[in-house]
Order: sequence, then structure tokens, then C-alpha cells
Amino acid sequence: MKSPIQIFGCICLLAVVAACGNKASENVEAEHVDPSLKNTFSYDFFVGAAINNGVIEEKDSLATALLKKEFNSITPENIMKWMHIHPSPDKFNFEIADKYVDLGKKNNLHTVGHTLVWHSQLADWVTEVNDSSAMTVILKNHINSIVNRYKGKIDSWDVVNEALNEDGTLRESIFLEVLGDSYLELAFETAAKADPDVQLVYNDYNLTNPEKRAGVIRLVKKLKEKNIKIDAVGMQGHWNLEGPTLEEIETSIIAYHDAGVKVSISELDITVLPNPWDLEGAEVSQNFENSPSMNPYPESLPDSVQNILAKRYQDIFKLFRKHRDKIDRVTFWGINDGSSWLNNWPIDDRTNYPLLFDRNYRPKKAYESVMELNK
Ligand code: 9MR
Repeated sequence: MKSPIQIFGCICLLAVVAACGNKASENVEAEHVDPSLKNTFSYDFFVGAAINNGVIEEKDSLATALLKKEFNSITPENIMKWMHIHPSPDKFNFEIADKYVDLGKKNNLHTVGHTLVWHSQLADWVTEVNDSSAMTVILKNHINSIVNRYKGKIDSWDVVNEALNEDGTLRESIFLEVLGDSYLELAFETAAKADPDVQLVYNDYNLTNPEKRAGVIRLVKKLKEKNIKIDAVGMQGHWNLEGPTLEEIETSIIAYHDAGVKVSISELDITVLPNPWDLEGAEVSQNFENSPSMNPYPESLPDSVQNILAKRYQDIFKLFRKHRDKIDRVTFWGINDGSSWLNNWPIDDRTNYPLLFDRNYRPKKAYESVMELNK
């Protein structure tokens, strides 16, 4: 026999369940899903991580475990760059790239290719080419060979990387020098022909700066006018605690979307260290001297800074969610602080804390603050 209080309780519970309808069942379902970044944003966008050789070859078991639990997209941090994958005219190194793609398929991860055409980490032999027909053949062969090999397995290609200067003009590079600005069209056209179904991305840093943003939009419009496929702009997102502002990020997301492409946040990390000469962006050729004032947290990050980082990440993810119709992917540039490139750039051998997981692969306050958006 149930007491009157129990009966009253049951009636109330039934009433609440009936009133909540689907929401109640959604909540029950949510309880059975492991809390993770990918589940928190499963209705919004993919959440990815750039991975290095240790993860690709599954030698870093803690990183692999985090990858499988938290993320549903991967980007190869270095192994598909020209100097690694195509080191001499007739030699392609596909072994590790094959492992990367297999890891993605085996674990049902949205798999990104990075990057087909870039002035940096280029093979030396390409910089010696000075004839435009030879360069056309080389560029087409490079793109065709790689895109074809991974057709149907790579979901998104960074076709051209960092082709613009800060003022929105085209950056000096061997490709620009030998082929003129049509090299971008050639690259996108060739990639689209090799795999008509793969997403094609233009990827760059500082894409919240108005002049550079205008340059990207000119590029997108030019390709579209010529009926050349481009699907997304990759805003890298190498940011710091103060900048770019949320307004600058939002204006840019909207501007790229209005130009008719998706936005991928392709290389997100937030440096907490001082910036020599207030350097912005991710120009890899810049490097500066180390000193104690430039490396203020060699042992651990003070709570006060953890909190600022946590708030910054939460604000940014709130903004990303607000624009979920425009953003298809948010990829962190690394899995945990220990493996971030920002420990060695723009000054060698510092201790930086730019990601959501610490050096022991444990979630930081910044992780919790992003996960709070689950509620
Ligand atoms: O994270 C990458 C680092 O390990 C390499 O040394 C560096 C060399 O160029 O490239 C880093 O990744 C870059 C990415 O490919 C393109 N955008 C800027 C990234 C950070 O430099």
C-alpha cells in the first residue's frame, strides 16, 4: 500500500513528465551519454584536435584515450605538409598519412587533410622551380596524387594555407612568383576535380583583422564568380586572453558566412604568455629570445590566470554556439598543453597553457567552463 504522500508524489511526477513531454525524455537520454566536448556540442559542430605522430601511431595512449572520448574530428598537425608527404619529385611518403586516415575511419572521426598548398614546410625542390608550365604540372600532380588516394576518406581539405598578407594582398611565395595569382584557382579547381564530394577550405590566421578579412572575401568571391568550388574559410584561432574581441570574432564569422561559405575554426588555442613586441597571429618564421619575464609560469599556471582563461574559453564557445548555423567545426591545435606548438613559438622552450587539458591529460578549469554550456 502506498501512503497518501507517496501517491501525491507519483501524481506530481506524472504531471511533470507529461508537461515536459520530449524534454524529459531528452534529459533521460542525456544522462546515458558520457559527458564530453563532442557530446556537449553534438547539435552544433564537430569538435576536433590536431594530432601529432605519437597519437597517429597510438604510442601516446593517454592522448589517444582523450581523443576517442572527447573529440569527433582530427587534423594532422604536420605529417601531410609538402616537405613530409612529397619530399622529392617522384617520392610520396604515404605510410604515416595512411595510418592517420585509418585512425579517422576506424573511430568514425570527421577527418581533415592539412594542407595541400603552403609556402611554409614546403619541400626544397619546389622552391627551385621557375617555369610556369613545370609548376602547373607539379601542383596538379601533388594535389591529384594526395586527394585521389584519400578520396572518400578525407572529409575536408585545407587546399591553400596562409596565402595572404596582413593587408589582404597576396603573400610572396614561389607559387605566386611562378604562376601569378591564378595558382589559387588552379589549386581549388584541381582539388574539386579530384574529389567532387570533399569539403574545400581556405585556411589562414588573423582572419578577424578587417583588411585581411576583406582579402579573404575578395578571394572567395573571385573563386565563386569563376564557378570554382570553395566551401569554407578556416579561421585558425591562434588567439590570446584579450584579443581578438568577441565582437571582432563575431563580425568575421558573419562576414564569411555572408560571402557564401561555412566557417571552420580550424586551429584554436589561447596563449597565456607575454607576447614579444605584441606579435599577432601565427607567422612561423618569427622567433625571439627566451627570458624569465617572457616565461612567467614555468611550474604551473596561477589560479587567477586559469580563471581568466576559463572565462575566455566559455565566452568564445558561447559565441560559437550562437553561430552554429555558420560554423561546422571547432578544432583545437593539439590535445593537451604539453604537446602544444606554443611552448616553442614565438620563443623556444617556454611553458604555455593554451588548451583544455593539462600536461597530465587532466581537464582544466577551462574545460569545465566550456562543459558548463551543457546545462
Ligand atoms: O603546429 C605546427 C608545428 O608543430 C610546426 O612546427 C609548425 C611549422 O610550420 O606548424 C605548426 O602548425 C601550423 C599550421 O600548420 C598552420 N597554421 C599555423 C600553425 C602553427 O604554426
